[in-house]
Amino acid sequence: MSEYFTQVGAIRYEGPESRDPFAFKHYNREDVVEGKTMAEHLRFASCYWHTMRNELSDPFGPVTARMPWDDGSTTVENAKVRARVFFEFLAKCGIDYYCFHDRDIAPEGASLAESDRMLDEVVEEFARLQDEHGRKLLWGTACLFAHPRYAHGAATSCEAGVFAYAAGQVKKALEVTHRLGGEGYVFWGGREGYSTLLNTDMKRELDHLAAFLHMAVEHKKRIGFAGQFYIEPKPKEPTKHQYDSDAAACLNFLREYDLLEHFKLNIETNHATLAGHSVEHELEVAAAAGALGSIDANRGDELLGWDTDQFPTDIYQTTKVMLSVLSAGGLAPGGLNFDAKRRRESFEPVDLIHAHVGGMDAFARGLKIAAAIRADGRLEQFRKQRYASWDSGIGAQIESGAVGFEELAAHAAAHPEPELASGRQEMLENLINEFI
Ligand code: XUL
Ligand code: CO
Repeated sequence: MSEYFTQVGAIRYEGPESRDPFAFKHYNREDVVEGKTMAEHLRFASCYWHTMRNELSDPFGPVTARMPWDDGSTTVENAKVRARVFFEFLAKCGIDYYCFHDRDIAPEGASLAESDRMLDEVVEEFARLQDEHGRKLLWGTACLFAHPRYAHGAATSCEAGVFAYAAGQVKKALEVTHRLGGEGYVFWGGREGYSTLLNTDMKRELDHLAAFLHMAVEHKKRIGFAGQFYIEPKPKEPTKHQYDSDAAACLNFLREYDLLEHFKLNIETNHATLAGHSVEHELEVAAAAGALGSIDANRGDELLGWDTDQFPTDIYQTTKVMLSVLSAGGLAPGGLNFDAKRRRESFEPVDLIHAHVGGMDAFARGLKIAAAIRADGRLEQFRKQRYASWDSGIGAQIESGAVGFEELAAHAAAHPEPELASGRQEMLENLINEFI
């Protein structure tokens, strides 16, 4: 099996005392936390676009990534070689799942029909490799943002022919995701937004986006695909304003267009940061609507205002994410997809391993710490106690809808000024630090 990552064998758990950079210090897949194994809780995925296709160029310089297996051609054969490398990588890291865009895994042809043919051929190799290595597809998606035809958007393009082309592409992407037993399908609105309102009919574009998603729901039913549909919020990049700007905006859109029952959200850490939110805020917004689906696990840089897609290594952040995930009852059929890339300076193949192993360990620690905080119970107890006035008396009457303004005004007149308790933020922050 060791064809491409020859310096490393399968990554093993060695425990927190290990100093081996190629060993897990915290991720022990069979360890049981709150009744499930770590692997069942975390459901790690690697993404094909960054791991296999990101050559690490930036606006100031060309590619740096060394990919000795890649001959640089846009042939189906080269695409199949990459796939073999990827599955060896997944198996070595012990990553059970992966995610892809149609155009990451197979080349784009001169026509939709040619692209579909090449995609089918590569997908058969993926199916074989999934079986050989025991790996699974977390979700598939279609790249509706890279090709110049999507310059004005895909489902929100001003050109109806582009909408039709995008529909053809998503139809096929749904079918191959189904063929590979994918557990979900993501819609990230790559260029669904605007650069200037001067040329944009926003209402019409949103109506089109909703129509597109209804057609996708229809096609999903037609082909018998039972995977979960997700929308991935992001506020900007590449457009100045993306319609799916944050979790609340997505939920509002889905409700307005009667789509909410068919979709959950795929929350990406760095997208939350760009929206001016913490990732846990986005997770809580999604969970409150029963729509927490999956996570694109990465991080930004507080000093940089763009989508740096770094690997998650911040234990404080992974702890907060796992607190939200555990209290929402888990992620399945979603998972933790490392939508993350190495820095341009980390150009060796082995850096892919360091990056993923570190991300997995950071989340394993976050999971253990979050479970310990929950087992301790003080945080939850404090939060519950803070709302105790709603458990009986006038609070319970308000919650049950038994009283209106008349009764409440009478209540306020008959009672002394309400007494408030401290929010104790500092004490709670100290409490979290006891466990980190
Ligand atoms: C872009 C992004 C995408 C989606 C899938 O910022 O996150 O890679 O996750 O299209
Ligand atoms: Co993403």
